[in-house]
Amino acid sequence: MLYPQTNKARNIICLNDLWKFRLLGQESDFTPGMILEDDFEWIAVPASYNDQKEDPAYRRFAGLSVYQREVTLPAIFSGERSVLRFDAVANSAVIYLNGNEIGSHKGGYLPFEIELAPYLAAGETGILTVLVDNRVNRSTLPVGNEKGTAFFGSDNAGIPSVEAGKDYQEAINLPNFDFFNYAGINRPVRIYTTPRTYIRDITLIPGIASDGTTGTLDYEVFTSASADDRDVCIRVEIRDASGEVVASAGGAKGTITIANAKLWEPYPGTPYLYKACISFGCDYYEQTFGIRTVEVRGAQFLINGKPFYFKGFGKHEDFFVHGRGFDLCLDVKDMGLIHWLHANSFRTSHYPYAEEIYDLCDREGIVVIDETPAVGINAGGSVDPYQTFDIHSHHKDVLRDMIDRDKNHPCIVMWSLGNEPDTEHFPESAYNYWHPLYELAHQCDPQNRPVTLVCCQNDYTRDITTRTMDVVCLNRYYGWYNLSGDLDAAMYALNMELDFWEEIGKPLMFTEYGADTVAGMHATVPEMFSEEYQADFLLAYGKAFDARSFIIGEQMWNFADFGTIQGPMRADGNKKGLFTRDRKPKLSAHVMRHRWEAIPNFEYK
Ligand code: GCB
Repeated sequence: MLYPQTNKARNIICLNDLWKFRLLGQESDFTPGMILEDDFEWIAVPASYNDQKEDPAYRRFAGLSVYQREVTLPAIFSGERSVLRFDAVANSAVIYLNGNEIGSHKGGYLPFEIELAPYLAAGETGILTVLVDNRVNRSTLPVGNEKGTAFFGSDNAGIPSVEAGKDYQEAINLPNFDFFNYAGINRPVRIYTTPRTYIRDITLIPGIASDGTTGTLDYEVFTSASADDRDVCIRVEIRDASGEVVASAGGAKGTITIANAKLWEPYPGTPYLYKACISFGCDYYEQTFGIRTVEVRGAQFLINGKPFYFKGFGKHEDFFVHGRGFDLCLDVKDMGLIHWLHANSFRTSHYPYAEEIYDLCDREGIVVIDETPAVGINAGGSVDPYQTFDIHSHHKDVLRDMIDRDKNHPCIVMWSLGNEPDTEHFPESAYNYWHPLYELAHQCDPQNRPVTLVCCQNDYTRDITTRTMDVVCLNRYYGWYNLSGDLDAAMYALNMELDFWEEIGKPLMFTEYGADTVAGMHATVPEMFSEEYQADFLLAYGKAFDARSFIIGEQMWNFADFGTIQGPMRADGNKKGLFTRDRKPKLSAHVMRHRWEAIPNFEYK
C-alpha cells in the first residue's frame, strides 16, 4: 500500500484535529446514525484516548467508543479519485458516513483505506463516525485474556494471575502482553486524491552488480489499468539525492541499472537514498529507495556483503499523554538519542510502527527489524494456544499487510513473525503454526529478506521452531526473572545455553535482555533495581556475547521506560529503559554508549 503523497498529481486533506468522542456503556448504545450532540468530549486525533482525560474510565475501559466529525470534500476534487485513509485505529474500527457503513478493519497497527466515490461527492459535507473497539481476546493480535482463562504465574511480568470465571477479568480485559493497551485513532487520518486511473502499488528490488559499483533495480508498477494497456504509458525516472536523473526506463516491469551507485549504509556510513519517480498517464508517484543487499550466510548477517553487528534495543511507541499516538517530534528526538548511543538498530517490538518512523530510519541510517503484532500467543503451558486461539488466518493477513506496506524501506533488514509464543510445551503444534508463516513472509517479500521469530525464555531443547528461522532471536532474563540478582549464576546459565546454540550453527542475536531500574536508585553493591545493577547486568551479557562469533547482535530491553497495565511487578510501568520515559539517561545509557562506540557496524565478528 502506498503512503499518501502530495505531488503534481495528488493531493491530501488532513483530518487530524479535535474530534467528538464518547465511551459507550454497552454495544446497544451505538446506532449507525447517531449524532454526538451534547454528551461527548473533545479528543485529540491522532492520539490514544486513554490518558487525555482524568476520568479513570478512560484507562480501565474495555469496549466500544465513538469518534465523530464533519468532513467536506472540496469541489475542486471533482474528477479525482478520493480515498479516506486511516494509518491505524486500535484495535479495530467500523467506519460510517452519514450513518452508512463504508468500511471496517481488524487490527490496530496497520493502515486501511476506503474509496469515497460511492458515498461522498466533491463539494459535499458528511458526518464521519468511527466506531472503535479496544478489546483484545484470543482472536486478536495482540492477544488478550478471556473470561475463564486462568493463566500467568508470577513470572509473567505485570499481568496478575486470575482465577477462572471471575467476572472482573472480562470487565478489565487483561492484555496477554506487557504494554498498556493504548487505543483509539492512534495515527493520522487523511483523504488523499489520485487521478481516476492511478498507480496502485510499486515494488522495488535493489541489487549490486558483480562489479561492485553498478546498482540494479528490479521494479514493477501496479496500476488500476488492465494488464494489457498498463505498459503503454508507464515511465520511471531514477533521481539521485540532488534530484538529477541518473537512469530511466519505460513499462510496468523491468530492470534499471545505475552506474556508480551510492549504497545505503547504516549510520555512520551514508544512508544514500534515490527516488523512483513514476509517471502513469495523469498520475505520478515518488518512491524513495536505497541500494543495499541483505543476506544470511553461514552464521553471519551481511548488509552489502559485509558482516553486520546489531547494536540497539526493542522500543515501544509510547509517551506521556498521547499514549501510542503518532508524534514525529518524539521520533526525531529518539533518532538523535539512538545516534548518541552509537546504536545502529532496533526492533519494532511488538507491532508495526507508524510509517513515518521507517521513513526517518531510511534517512538516518538506522536498521530495523519489523515485527507483527503477534504477541501473547501463549497460554501458560497448560493449554495449547495453537489449538485454542482463533488467530492463524488473521495472523497471515497481518503479516501480508505489514510486508505490503513496508517492503520498499531500505532500513528494514528482517521480518519478525511475532514475539515470545509458546514454542516449548507444544513443540509440533508450534512448528505447524509458525512454519507456514515463515514461508509466507518469504513469498510475500519481493526482496526476500531474512525472517525470524523472537523466542522467549524457555526449555530451548524442546523448541523445534526457533532453530528453523533464518536468524535465531532470543529474549533472555537470566539475572532478572530467574537467578534474580545473581549475575554469576546468570552468566553460568547463559553460557550453558549458548553452548547449545553454538551447535545449532545459525546466526543468533539477543532481541531482549534487561533489568528494571528506578532512575536515581543507587547502590555501592549492585542490587536489583539500582542503576549500577542494570549497568553491570548489560555489561555481563555483552562480555558473554563478545566471546562467541555466531552472536551477530545485541538489542537490549528497552530503549526507554514505558507504560503498562497496573500490577504487582510494575511501579509506574516497565522500567527496563536505558532512558526514563521522558528520555533522561540512566547510568546504563552512558555505559552502553561507551560499549557501542567501540563496536563497529561491520566486521566486528
Ligand atoms: C518480555 C517481553 C516484553 C516485556 C519484557 C519484560 O519478554 O517480550 O514485552 O516487556 O519481557 O520486561 O518483562
